[in-house]
Amino acid sequence: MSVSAGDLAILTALEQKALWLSSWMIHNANHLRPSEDGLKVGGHQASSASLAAIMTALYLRVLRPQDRVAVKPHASPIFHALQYLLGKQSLEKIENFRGFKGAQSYPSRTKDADDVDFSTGSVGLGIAQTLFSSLVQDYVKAKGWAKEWPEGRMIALCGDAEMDEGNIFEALLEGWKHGVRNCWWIIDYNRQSLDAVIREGLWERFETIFRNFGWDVVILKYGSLMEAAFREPGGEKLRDWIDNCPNQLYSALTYQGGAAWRKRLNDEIGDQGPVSKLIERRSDAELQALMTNLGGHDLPGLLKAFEEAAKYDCPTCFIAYTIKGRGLPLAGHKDNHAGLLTPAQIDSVRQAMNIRPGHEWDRFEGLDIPKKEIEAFLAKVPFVAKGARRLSAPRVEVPATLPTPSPGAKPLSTQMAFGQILNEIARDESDLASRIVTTSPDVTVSTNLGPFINRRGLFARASMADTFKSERVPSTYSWEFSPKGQHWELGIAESNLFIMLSALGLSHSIFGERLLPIGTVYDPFIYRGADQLNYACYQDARFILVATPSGVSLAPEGGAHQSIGTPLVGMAQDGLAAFEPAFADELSVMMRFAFDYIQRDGGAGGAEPNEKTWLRDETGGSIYLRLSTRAIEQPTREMTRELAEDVIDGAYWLRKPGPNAQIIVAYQGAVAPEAIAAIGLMGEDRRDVGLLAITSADRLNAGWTAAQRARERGLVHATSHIERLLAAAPSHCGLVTVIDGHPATLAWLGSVQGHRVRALGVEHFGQTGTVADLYRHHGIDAAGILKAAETLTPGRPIRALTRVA
Ligand SMILES: Cc1ncc(C[n+]2csc(CCOP(=O)(O)OP(=O)(O)O)c2C)c(N)n1
Ligand SMILES: [Mg+2]
Repeated sequence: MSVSAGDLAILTALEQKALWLSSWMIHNANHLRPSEDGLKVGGHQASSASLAAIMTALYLRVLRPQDRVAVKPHASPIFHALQYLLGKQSLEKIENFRGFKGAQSYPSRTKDADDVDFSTGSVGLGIAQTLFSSLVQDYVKAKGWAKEWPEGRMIALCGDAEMDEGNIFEALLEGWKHGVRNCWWIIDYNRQSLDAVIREGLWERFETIFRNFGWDVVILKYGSLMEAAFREPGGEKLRDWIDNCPNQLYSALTYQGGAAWRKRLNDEIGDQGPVSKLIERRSDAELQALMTNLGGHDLPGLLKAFEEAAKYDCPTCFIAYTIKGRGLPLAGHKDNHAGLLTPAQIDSVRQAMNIRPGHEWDRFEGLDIPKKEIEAFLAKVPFVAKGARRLSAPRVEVPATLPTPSPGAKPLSTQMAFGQILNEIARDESDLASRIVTTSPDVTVSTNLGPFINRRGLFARASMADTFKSERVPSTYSWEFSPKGQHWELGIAESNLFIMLSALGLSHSIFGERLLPIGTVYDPFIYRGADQLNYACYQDARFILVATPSGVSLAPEGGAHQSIGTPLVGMAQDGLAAFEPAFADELSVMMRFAFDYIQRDGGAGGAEPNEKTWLRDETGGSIYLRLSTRAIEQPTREMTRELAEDVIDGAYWLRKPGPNAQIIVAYQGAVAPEAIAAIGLMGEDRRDVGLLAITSADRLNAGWTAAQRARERGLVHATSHIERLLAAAPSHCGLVTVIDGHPATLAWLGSVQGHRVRALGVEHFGQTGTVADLYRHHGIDAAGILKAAETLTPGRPIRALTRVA
């Protein structure tokens, strides 16, 4: 399907049009739209121009509806311009580029109205996302799902400096292990970053790395003008000169233009016979066109390369030489990253493109090809052939209750309970069981996914038997890989876990098949992938994150593995509802909620808040369960509907305070036994004490904030769950909060009804010991709670303190 001359002319015209629109969008945002603060919003003009030809080739010719793209964040203007040309973006949005509710500065799945497949912004993450999405596609296809939706290619448009991000290489290694295919990474090799010009010879490092990981590498260095010139007498000399030209010099000469090229070339190779004629034959403008005609700007060459690569499913890296700012007066200048065209410069570009003042946004203005021909061309662009590319999938039914491990005689940890609940689910041939997909960065067994995997197996496109099993070596776990398996085994890199969750959690939208992803990780290592987690949430991927062990409760496991701040991460992370159960029956309720919640889609952002909790639960989101390895005694109780609701809303009274209560102890998570013990011990000396079990500081806090906001807006009766609960406590009573985590997680509870508060928790980490040692050390044992209670409230000393201290 080589391109006809007519189509090439149209593509060339549209590339110029997209370049113009992207420049005008930025100019408009900076110079024409009234801005209250006079703030310039930076450019991205140069970064966009760099990709103009590549993206024109892709969006207007090469891409099929099933192909999915992560666009380099700062190529957002050119992306929106192309979508506008395709009729997928409104004038209103691009006129308001970077404005409130306008087209976004970085392509966003959730905030943009046009066809964004993967959000980008934090460089490097979108690239890895395409790799993991390719793996997820293989998973979905291996299950025999997504029959109607053809296999697509996952494509990343990467900046060359963006390739410095380590997460890309972590992904590359993981992709190799799983035989990634249908994945293209196109590196915009403009040899400029934000600050500077990049090192010489970087492409060679890239080439070797990619080939080592089994990728095909296609280097697009010279455009067709260059290739033709190289065939002229003296052309070889010119090629040598280009090949040896340092990046900085190439950029500087590009910025200076034809006369500067001529002078430099003449100085260096002008006395060498035919090559000086080659240079002489060209005007300054022609020389500039020739010298900047790199592979990444050459539509015929790009189309040919993409067409060839499309014949195979091998992962392919294209190193496309480009010029940052190509076609604009700031091309090649090392400071052009945030550079803006001056009004005079934009005017000169406008004139060069034959655009009349007042017609800047017109799609076909200034093009010398009849509008009808262009419209006919655009109507046939394969990318838009199927209309909407954002898919959806039906809900997977979630039963009213999930199995709950029976309290029994033995103490149980929430981590053990997690394994048992999943194991029970895995017994059934239910939809729920078959849509669950688990993944873990080399902590599968130690986070208790083992029982699930014994039943459901590991996933691989090709089956691989467990040799230990065939050799009859006894082992607790069966480690068999097959296309039927439901667990993705990942290497230790936590970054990959979160991006994998991001990819699995978008399957309904990208492939039209619902998955219920569960990823497990050691709680402290959330920080290792915190930006990736944020990224996954930002693009509204849906998953359940199970983090265990957590806190200092992991005790002898090691001080370095203790987590302090993660409950605060859980509270602060947008799009993630965090829970921390103490007991197995609570976890069962939370997991049921989680399977349902991650499937909800009550109109992103538009859903009404729940009148009881003030949470916007209809919108749904992802879930974080902070679990523990600490085995504790389980309550024998009936999980009534009311109790289950309270667990989900974030708190319930384990012991309701009496009318004269002097103290309330509020705890979250594994410190429950200490809180219970303390309450029992202080009973003799403090009246009517209450014990508040908190299951989600995150949801309680969010509901409280929302209810306050609602009241400020005039809804005087708005009351959140925690306000209702704490209304039962007299205002003079003191509140001791306790958590195996940072005390700030619960310290805010004092502000809800104006109770004095002493917040206990962990502020320093690293010391190994038994649970008892560490709880005592951090003052979160029963004695610590008693001391806090005694100091906080008037009355006689708490006598039991002498017994436990
Ligand atoms: C994680 C992260 N760090 C820093 C930035 C700020 N930043 C945006 S673009 C950029 C450099 C881009 O250079 P390159 O990838 O070569 O793209 P180009 O602009 O040359 O197209 C940087 C540092 C970011 N967006 N994300
Ligand atoms: Mg660059």
